Amino acid sequence: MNDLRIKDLSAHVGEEVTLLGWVYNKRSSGKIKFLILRDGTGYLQCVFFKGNLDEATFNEAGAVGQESTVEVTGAVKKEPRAPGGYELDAKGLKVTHATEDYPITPKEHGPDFLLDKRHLWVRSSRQVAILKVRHRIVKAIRDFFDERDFSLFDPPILTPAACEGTSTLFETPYFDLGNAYLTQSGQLYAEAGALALGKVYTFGPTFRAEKSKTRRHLTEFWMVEPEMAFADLNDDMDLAEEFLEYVVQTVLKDCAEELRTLERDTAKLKNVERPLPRISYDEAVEILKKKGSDFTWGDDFGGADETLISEEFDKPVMVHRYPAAIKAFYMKRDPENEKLALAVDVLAPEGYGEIIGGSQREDDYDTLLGRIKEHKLPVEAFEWYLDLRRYGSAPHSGFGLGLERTVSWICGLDHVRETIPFPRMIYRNTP
Ligand code: NSS
Repeated sequence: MNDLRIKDLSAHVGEEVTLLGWVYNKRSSGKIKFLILRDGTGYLQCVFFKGNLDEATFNEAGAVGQESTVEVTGAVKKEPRAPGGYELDAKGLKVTHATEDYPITPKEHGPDFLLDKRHLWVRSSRQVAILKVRHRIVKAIRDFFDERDFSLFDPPILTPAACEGTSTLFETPYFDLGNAYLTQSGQLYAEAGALALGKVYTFGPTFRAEKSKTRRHLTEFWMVEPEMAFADLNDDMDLAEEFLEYVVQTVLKDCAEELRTLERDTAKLKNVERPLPRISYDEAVEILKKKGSDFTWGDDFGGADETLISEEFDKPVMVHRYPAAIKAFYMKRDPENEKLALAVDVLAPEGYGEIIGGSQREDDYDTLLGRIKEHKLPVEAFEWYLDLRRYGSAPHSGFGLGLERTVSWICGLDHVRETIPFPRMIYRNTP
């Protein structure tokens, strides 16, 4: 197998090599034809000089279609002006699969066209850069928790009941047992994990049958959810800020080239260092009022409110202690004010909105049972969850970070649809 890749060429300067890949782009100027080869690890300018080649090869380099599969042979040269810093003085070209009329050309295409052709769109340099950043973020997330004694604890995807409210559930028939639901969050299971293993995290796909058609919403998205026993809301916020710092700084260090491709202004990301500002919901409402908003205390923040609040800060801001009425049933109330939940949302800067939602969980059996009833949830389906408060209950806290919103923010994108290989939205479940 020829496993020489474009990213490894710096060790082969002066050598003759053969590379396998696809024609990304090409241009010609008289006696020279330039072919940009891509192989998933980088881009390489292959230079075909008429004087150095037989006529058939020279002509083929001019005729080969975009996205044809090729083998190119030639000598590696250092060339600071070429993309990637190296160039191939091409001697041979073998077209192993000729492509004609590739639908995505360097001209502008509309988003619907590109989404219809998503299986091909993922080959574009911008999409490759985004998906590499996504990959690096996923690894940073796992490294962060693995290095801090959190165990990966995989929750089920088919579940018997709602976690984040009943209005956004995808339902599916489940044999003789009635209906099952696609999970909205692994949290309730992570709580069982935390009381078993101390510190756990879940990381997988989650589903929301939300009718929201915004640049922040997908119906299928990935969430990472750490959960810790013997931890309160402050411990939860400490973890969240250390985590965000780690993820952002790792991407800055390891994905400089991708961020350049995406023309991301990295100055704003460099600010993501501890401590992150912590403000209460009340203080956030004050900010909105000061800015002339007619927001009423007790409402949940919309996207525009989140942007107004986060504009006050040059890094992510943690907003804690929300009105309990707008939060999930499982959140513990603030002992200093029963109207408030010990919740925290982290709002990303630059208008990216909420990327983390978390809380301290209600750990008292009677109180939790009361909440389940108040929220008109089926007590029977939550018997196992109540067991966690019957046997060895302990204060515990955690949060969920949405992967796609995080990728969108770090890459500086306009819409989450580009952050996942095959986005699922209200109006799209193909390809
Ligand atoms: O609904 S959350 O705010 N919180 C939970 O699901 C808790 N059970 C997490 C926990 O405490 N373990 O969702 C968490 C994050 C939220 O901040 C977003 O970043 C992301 O999940 N999220 C989404 N991303 C993309 N699309 C949609 N529809 C979406 N909904 C939430």
